Amino acid sequence: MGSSNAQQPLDVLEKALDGGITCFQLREKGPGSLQGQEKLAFAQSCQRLCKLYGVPFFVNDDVELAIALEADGIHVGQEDEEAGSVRRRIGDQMQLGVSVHTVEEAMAAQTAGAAYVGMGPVYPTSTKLDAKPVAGTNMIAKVAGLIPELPIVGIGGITATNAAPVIHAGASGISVISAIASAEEPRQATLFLMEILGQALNERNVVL
Ligand code: 3NM
Repeated sequence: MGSSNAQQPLDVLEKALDGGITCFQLREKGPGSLQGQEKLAFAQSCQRLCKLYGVPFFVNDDVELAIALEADGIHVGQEDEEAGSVRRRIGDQMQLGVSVHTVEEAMAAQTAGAAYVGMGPVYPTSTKLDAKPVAGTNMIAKVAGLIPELPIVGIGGITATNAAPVIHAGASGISVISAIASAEEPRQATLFLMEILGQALNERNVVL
C-alpha cells in the first residue's frame, strides 16, 4: 500500500473494502517494508479484513507467506519465481496472477494456469520505482485479441480519469495503489473508480 497517505494502511484497506474493491493484493516490499513477524502479523490483519468483506486476498511475490496464510492467491512478476514453478508449489487450490509484458509471457502465464495477467505500467507511475517504460494500452489490446479467455488487469498510474481506455482496450479490470491509498477519501475514491469501471465494462457489453 502507498506510504504517502497519512492514514493507517489498515484503515485505508477497510475504506477500500467498504467502497467495493473486488480483490486485494498485499505488496509489502521495498525500502522500509515490514519483515518477518511484523510482515506476517500485518498480512494476517489484512487477510482478516478481506475475509470479513468476502474479498479475495492475494500476496505479491512472497510464495512462502501466501502458502503459510492459505491466501486466495499469489501474484508474481517476470523477475520473481517462474510462474510454472510457483504453480507446482501452490497446487491447484490457490489462484495465480502473473505480470506480463509480451504475448509470449502471457501465453506462458496461461500455460501455468494463471487466473489473470497484470499488464503495465499503462501510464506513468511513481509508486513502483523499478517499473518498466510506460506501455500504454496497445499490448493489452494485442493480448486481449489473441488470448480472449485470459483476463487482463491493467496497472500503473491508473485513476478514475484515465481508467476507461484500459477497459476499452480489452482489460477486464484495473489495479491501483495511489488512486485509493493516496486519496483523501479512499472509500469515495473507490466508489467512484467502481462506477467508472462499471460504465466502461458496460460500454464493452461486459457485465460486472
Ligand atoms: N506494478 P499506482 S506499476 C505495483 O507495471 C505496480 O507492473 C506495475 O501503482 C507494473 O497505481 C505498479 O500508484 C504501481 O501507479 C502501481
